[in-house]
Amino acid sequence: MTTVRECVLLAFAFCRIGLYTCYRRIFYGPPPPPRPGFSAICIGITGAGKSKVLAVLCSEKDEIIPTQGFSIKDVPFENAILHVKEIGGSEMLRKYWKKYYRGVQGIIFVVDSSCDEDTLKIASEEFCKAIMDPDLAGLPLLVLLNSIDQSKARSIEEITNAFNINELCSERKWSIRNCYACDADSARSAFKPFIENMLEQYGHSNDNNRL
Ligand SMILES: Nc1nc2c(ncn2[C@@H]2O[C@H](COP(=O)(O)OP(=O)(O)O)[C@@H](O)[C@H]2O)c(=O)[nH]1
Ligand SMILES: [Mg+2]
Repeated sequence: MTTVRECVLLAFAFCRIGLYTCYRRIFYGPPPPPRPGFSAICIGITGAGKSKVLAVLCSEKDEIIPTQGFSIKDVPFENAILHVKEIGGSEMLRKYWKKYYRGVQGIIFVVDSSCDEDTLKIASEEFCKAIMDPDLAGLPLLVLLNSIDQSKARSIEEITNAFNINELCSERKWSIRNCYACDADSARSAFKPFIENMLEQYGHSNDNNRL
């Protein structure tokens, strides 16, 4: 008797799964194609806006708290998924950035475009050190010029020159984009050229992800 009851329940369960699958197909279309996944490191001086940008891209609503050590996020884009490791940017932690470089496929360097001159100088020195590291040689780079909503925000040209990017990055695919981290569309479009560079460099079949 119990066996018949179990069989009926099982049949009901399969029917429900079948009906749900049909419903999804009809109303939401076929499942999205697999997207390639790439690992990237996100660095920059404390307060540049790294956590904020990543949280906005992941649609997280929680309040941003200073990053202790590092954090890892899977950031979904239309045509790829970035597995991003954000490393804290305090003076103490910057010494350890290089320990996280191995195995990374791309670099995201976030700069507060409205920071003071001293902070900008430190940012450009840290940028130079990171970019020259052998583990990061030839990797696609995105420089995110954040906080462009601030009145003291510098232009892309100013930061490109201050960081000497044209000379330092002649051997890699790179892009520099403005970003207002509080706006998801602004943050998302800033990543576009970077994702395209990643797809160009590693192809479309780099690990299969479906988030
Ligand atoms: N006005 C403004 N504030 C920002 C922007 N991006 C980040 N912030 C703020 O700057 C502070 C530091 O940001 P956080 O993401 O923690 O910086 P991190 O240390 O680089 O991770 C936070 O209070 C953010 O809300 C931006 O584009 N505009
Ligand atoms: Mg942070």
